[in-house]
Amino acid sequence: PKWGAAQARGLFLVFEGLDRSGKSTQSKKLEAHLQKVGYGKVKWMCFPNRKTAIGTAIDLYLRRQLELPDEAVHRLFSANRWEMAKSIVEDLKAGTTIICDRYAFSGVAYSAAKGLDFTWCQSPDRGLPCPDGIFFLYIDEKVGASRANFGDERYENAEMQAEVRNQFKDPRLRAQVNWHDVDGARDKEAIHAEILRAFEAIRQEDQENRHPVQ
Ligand code: ADP
Ligand code: DGP
Ligand code: NA
Ligand code: NA
Repeated sequence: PKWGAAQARGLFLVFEGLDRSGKSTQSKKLEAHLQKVGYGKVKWMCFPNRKTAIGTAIDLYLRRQLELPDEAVHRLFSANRWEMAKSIVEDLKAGTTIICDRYAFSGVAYSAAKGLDFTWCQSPDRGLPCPDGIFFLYIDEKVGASRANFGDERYENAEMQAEVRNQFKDPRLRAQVNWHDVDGARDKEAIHAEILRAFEAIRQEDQENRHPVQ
């Protein structure tokens, strides 16, 4: 978000991709790197946040212990982001960089994959803090299926993942956001190095656009 402030606010960076595409691995590697180089305050978070009341319902749903209509669960995932929105904005304003494992792009891709209308899916997330950069780890659905623990939860089957992959290609997801496609099928260090280069570009662009301190 561009709050035009002279104060150095934090960057909001989001990782997206299919299940087992490496989001947690890469988002935590970026966080560790920034901590190591003394970049400043950095906070890692993920969606769904399963620890809130809404997140508890989402967790039950994903573990197949609760059945809900697709429309209802779509709204719950969005509400789970909205309940964190204020603290995200406050952290960014206070100079904390936020690294976030999944966000509203998953919200649209997974629900549209189940057949819900794409624009309808976008609407509940309108107005959430907009990331400064999105790293989309693209993999073939077969790559994810070959990785550890795949298949445990509701959406982790080949058919669903293939459809989610299709939905993530929709240009309406990438419109007006700083989207980076990253090949997630390579080794972890090569992916990390590419993300660091993209991060550096985002950081420089942000500094150039920020008004100097008066
Ligand atoms: P996600 O958060 O997208 O579900 P994870 O980062 O948890 O994915 O990774 C899923 C599994 O795949 C983990 O066992 C992880 O160690 C492994 N993994 C992550 N990145 C790679 C990679 N580039 N190559 C091979 N295995 C990977
Ligand atoms: P994760 O903990 O990152 O593996 O995510 C849990 C699952 O929930 C995963 O299959 C992706 C899915 N998911 C994440 N966000 C949303 C969302 O907003 N809407 C829907 N329908 N599914 C989501
Ligand atoms: Na998952
Ligand atoms: Na993860």
